[in-house]
Amino acid sequence: MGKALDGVKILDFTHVQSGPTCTQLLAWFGADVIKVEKAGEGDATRGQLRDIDGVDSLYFTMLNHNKRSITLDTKNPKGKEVLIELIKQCDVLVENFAPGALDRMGFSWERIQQINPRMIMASVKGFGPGPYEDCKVYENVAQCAGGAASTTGFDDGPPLVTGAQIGDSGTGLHLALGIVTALFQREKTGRGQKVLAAMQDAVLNLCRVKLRDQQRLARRGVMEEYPQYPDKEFGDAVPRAGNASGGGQPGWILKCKGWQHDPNAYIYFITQAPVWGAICKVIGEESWITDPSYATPKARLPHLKTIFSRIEEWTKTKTKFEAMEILNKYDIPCGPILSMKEIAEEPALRATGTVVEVDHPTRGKYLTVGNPIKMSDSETEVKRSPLLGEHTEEVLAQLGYGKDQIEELRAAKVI
Ligand code: CAO
Repeated sequence: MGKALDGVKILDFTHVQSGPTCTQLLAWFGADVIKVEKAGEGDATRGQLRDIDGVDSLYFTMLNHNKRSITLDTKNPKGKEVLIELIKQCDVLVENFAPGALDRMGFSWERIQQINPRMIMASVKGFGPGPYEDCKVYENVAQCAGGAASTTGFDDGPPLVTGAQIGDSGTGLHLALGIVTALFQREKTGRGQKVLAAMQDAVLNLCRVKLRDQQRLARRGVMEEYPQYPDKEFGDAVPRAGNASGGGQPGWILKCKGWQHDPNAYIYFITQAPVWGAICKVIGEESWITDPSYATPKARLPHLKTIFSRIEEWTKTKTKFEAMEILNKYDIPCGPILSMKEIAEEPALRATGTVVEVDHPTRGKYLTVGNPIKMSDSETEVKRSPLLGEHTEEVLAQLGYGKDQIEELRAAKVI
């Protein structure tokens, strides 16, 4: 069976995490992704956080599946010639260099358009136009500047970053959508275009509900579903909400049996209005079904702490999985706090290809996260990441370079 992006050629100038997330997704959908790396060095992540000496790190392998790798010194005039050929033959150039790096290399957007007017040039940058546009940016900088850190954590603690890589992988996802949309538009116009996903913007997009809350706070002065209500003062900016649900159905993380020794013996419990009666029956507080202080969602808001601590008395008597089984019978929305160990061992995630075991020539077998987007006519087959420069000769031959020319480039250390 063919793949959705069969025939699409991607010139992959990405490194670290944000850009590689994007091009890995495109590769999983069938695009031919040619990763261009500095000769002798490669993507810096090949050597970062290594668990086996001399072997490509998991950081690299888990972000670069299904790609081909070529080494090329794109600052060398002969290397620039190769790059021009690649630009002519590819549909999309994806990059996440520091601001201005591509221009300094001699490949401005204007130049790229001259070489190939159908080319789509897609970039991740830390910031869009404005005071910080020239800054280099990593994950946590974006989380801080995009509103995630100021709204994450507990009221009495400092701002907190989240383990979910919303700045890097989150921006890569946004960029991938921009690229396929630009490819779709090119079908009609015949022209390429520039696509930009700024990390601050992507994080803010994922924090949209907090900008919603900023405006609710400005109008009303309080937010009744936040843990600050009703005992504490609200300031003029959205406060950190601990584990409160971001939506209209109050929720919290509650201890389960074994919490004293297992840091993940917890459950997320949502007191969804339609199942309030069922919740009261399960925890043995049937009087709350009709008690005017608890009977309606609005009446419950000032009592959320009492309600959750009563529910917790019940969850503490069950393991998180026992609680799930009971609550699911009543359609009460809840979720176990799963450790990475539990996720790695979960058979259902293996069965769907969300967690995949991959074999690598120098590292051996390792686990990775497969394509989270499942398509019935474009199945994903996760293939190991390329070794540095593994496909240099193959790609150059496809560009029309003969054996002698390739040898000359190698001797001059251009590849
Ligand atoms: N041949 C020759 N030179 C190459 C090359 C190649 N194949 N590939 C890259 N280079 C050069 C670049 O042209 C650049 O040279 P100049 O500084 O002379 O212009 C140089 O290598 C370094 O590139 P860089 O500045 O992008 O890399 P860095 O390690 O210093 O910074 C990062 C890394 C991520 C902070 C920066 O790239 C950045 O801000 N990117 C945009 C935001 C982003 O994606 N951040 C998320 C990264 S994931 O956490």
